[in-house]
Amino acid sequence: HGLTTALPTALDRGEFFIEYQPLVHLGDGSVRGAEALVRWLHPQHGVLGPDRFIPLAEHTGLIVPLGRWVLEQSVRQAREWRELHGGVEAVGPLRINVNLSPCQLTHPGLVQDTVDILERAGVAPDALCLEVTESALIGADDDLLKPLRRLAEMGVDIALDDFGTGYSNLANLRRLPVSVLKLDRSFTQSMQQFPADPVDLKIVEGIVSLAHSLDLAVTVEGVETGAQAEQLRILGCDTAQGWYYARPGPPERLHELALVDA
Ligand code: G
Ligand code: G
Ligand code: MN
Ligand code: NA
Repeated sequence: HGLTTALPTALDRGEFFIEYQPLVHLGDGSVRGAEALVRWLHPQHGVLGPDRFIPLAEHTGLIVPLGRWVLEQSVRQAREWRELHGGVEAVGPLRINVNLSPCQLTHPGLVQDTVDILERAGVAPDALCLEVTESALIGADDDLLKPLRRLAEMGVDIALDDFGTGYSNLANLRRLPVSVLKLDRSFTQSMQQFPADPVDLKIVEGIVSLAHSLDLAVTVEGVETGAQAEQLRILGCDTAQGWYYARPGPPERLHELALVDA
């Protein structure tokens, strides 16, 4: 298959690029940061989304250098935004969310690579949030959690991505070094109707209340309408992401969006 043979050299050839999707505070609508989403500009196939090549990169091990590259680019970008845009006072500069694959979690270099990347860019650890899927941490033993704990102790935020799809034990949350829950898109979709299904409302309300009682912030994904944003805000969600605010785009676009409400 063409992608399999082209993938190993794509990084050296500079064919990957990153789009950024804003993270917006539901209370005041301000842009607080962005999630980095990698794309591959394939010479024959055009722009490919992560679904087309991340599984392949995981399978071949390329995800480790690719993930390191994404982290380095994103952290440098955060540094640039910080120089251009001081951010909302009392909240600080724009923050960056970067996805981690399960293979990166088990790679021994994760903590040191992250420390080096932050230091080289002159970015404080609390400007970075690493997103790990709920399914990657299901049944995680202490060896797997140790690097995440070290990063969390340094001040890096850890977010549990796609939360609500992994059927993990909610009580399990207490032993995970996470500070953010990213509610899966399916919850947002169920807020399409106004008023939303009462059972769905109760479920989200329950998750938010549990999260807040454990000192976790709640981010909602896939917000496509103002009605969804409003219901999720009323339910107590903290931050939102979705096409209603902006599609993933180039870094300049995020800077413009952030300046609008600065
Ligand atoms: O919006 P988009 O189609 O780009 O994202 C699809 C999925 O790809 C998301 O679940 C996201 O977590 C994942 N993804 C995007 N960028 C990265 C990355 O740099 N590393 C990893 N491991 N996953 C990513
Ligand atoms: O890490 P994660 O899988 O959550 O990455 C976010 C994914 O969701 C990306 O593929 C992104 O393009 C996609 N996405 C972002 N905003 C929206 C939205 O409002 N609606 C839908 N359907 N998808 C979205
Ligand atoms: Mn994510
Ligand atoms: Na997600």
